[in-house]
Amino acid sequence: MAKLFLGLDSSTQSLSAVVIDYDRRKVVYEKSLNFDQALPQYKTQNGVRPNPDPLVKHSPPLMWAEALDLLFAAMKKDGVALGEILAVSGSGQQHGSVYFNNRAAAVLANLDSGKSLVENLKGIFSRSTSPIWMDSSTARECAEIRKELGGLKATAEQTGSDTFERFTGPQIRKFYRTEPEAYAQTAGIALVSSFMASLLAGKIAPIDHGDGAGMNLMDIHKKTWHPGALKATAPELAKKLPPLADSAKIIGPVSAYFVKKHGLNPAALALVWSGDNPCSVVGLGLIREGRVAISLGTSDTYFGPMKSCQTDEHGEGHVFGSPAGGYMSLICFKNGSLAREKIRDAYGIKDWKKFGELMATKPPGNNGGILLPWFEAEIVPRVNRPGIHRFDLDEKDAAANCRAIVEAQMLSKRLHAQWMKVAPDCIYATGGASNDPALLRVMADVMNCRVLRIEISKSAALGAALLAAHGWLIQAGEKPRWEEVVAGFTDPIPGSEIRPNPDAARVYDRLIEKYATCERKAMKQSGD
Ligand code: XUL
Repeated sequence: MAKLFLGLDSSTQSLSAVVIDYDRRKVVYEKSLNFDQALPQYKTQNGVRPNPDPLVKHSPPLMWAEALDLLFAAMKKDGVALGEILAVSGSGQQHGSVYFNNRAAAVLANLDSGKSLVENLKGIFSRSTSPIWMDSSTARECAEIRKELGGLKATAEQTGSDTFERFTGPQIRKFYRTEPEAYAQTAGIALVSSFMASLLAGKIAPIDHGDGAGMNLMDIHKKTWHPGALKATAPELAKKLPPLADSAKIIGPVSAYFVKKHGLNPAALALVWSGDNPCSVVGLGLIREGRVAISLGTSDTYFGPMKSCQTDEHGEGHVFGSPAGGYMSLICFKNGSLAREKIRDAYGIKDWKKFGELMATKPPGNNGGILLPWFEAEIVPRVNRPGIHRFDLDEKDAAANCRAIVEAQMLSKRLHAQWMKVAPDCIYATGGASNDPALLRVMADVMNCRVLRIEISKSAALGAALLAAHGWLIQAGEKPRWEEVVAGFTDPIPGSEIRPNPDAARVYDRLIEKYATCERKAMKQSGD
């Protein structure tokens, strides 16, 4: 019989499913359900409830639960052999939190399959909406918690990240400060990931070390709740948080609700879920130190596994637990494709092919011309005021400006990934702009590392399915190696490898110093 595993991904805008046939190394089913379209009664826009305060971004947890019923019904209709799935795991948008009252545990344990999930769950929340990762309304709480923990560097050192507005701890503190009665009625707090896992398992699920690290509440070294952070956040918090667990942990068999209602196998295992970034680390095959991914999207991200825990003393990057063991780092550069497009359009360049051709007319290092493309306030480095800064670069020279923005973006990645103390030996390029060979050439030369393209449309859900497989194999008495688990599922595009050019790499080894100096000067000019 085929070994089928299900990975779910509860993201900002949709709930997705990926089913893998483990022995055949094949994704056999994929489906996505868009919240706005499938569940218009929740009145979300891109999965988020409109709010008069632009800093506040909340979503209804009942919508996520209803989506789970709908998705299973759709899978059944599509002929997925739900009764043959051996284990289920999942991925959730990070940082978002769900607030239960003291009825939740009993309701979860006795879900009635004669009713819908929504009908079952009404009345178990102490807060009807969930703040999500897009929320940035907790600047005050961030400052308060950071101060209690001894400042930026100490906060990052202890919890894996400086305090960030979207992180769960500051969000919990704001709830406690602004709605103290509702906070007092809160018996349990879940992340999006552990909320969804709780539904599937029919009991309050643990939070895994990957997603737990995105809360500013976990001791990143011990992987336990951090008493000082809990105290700095809100009273009685330890009682409200579930235990932390390894991502391989099996919560139990799936709830009888899903067996009776949707035809799941009563022996199917429900595993602990993780965050979408930790799951993507697995879903992209980043299971050994040195193999990192650079995703070129609206924003660019740089992430990969770390064997030992290093933290960023500048508080710009994040450290989470990796579901494949050890740690992972994540840095997010806001001015990614968005900034590249601004330069393309500013010089009236009609497409990316022409942009690449223009870049190629200038030598690696761009004769020393540097551009800092902060069209939007930047996350890494932390730049609050947008601004475009040119050094030894003629604004009228279109080709030099095209080359300069791409070189600056890659030099910035190299510079700001140094705190990880992991020299990449292989970079997987992914995301919309990764099909542009001109960008990947600069990436390989600046990073002095081979670059391979990888395109996996649902890397978080695939990662979750692979985590389900891994957890199931362990309980079956096997000792699966991660390299074997991901093989065949996460292979880069054949023939896509770009090797660094040693002469160009030498130019960038020197230019990185100048780039760092220019960055400091530009930050001073912006007043940051
Ligand atoms: C990571 C973060 C986002 C969300 C998106 O820190 O905030 O990537 O996880 O789902």
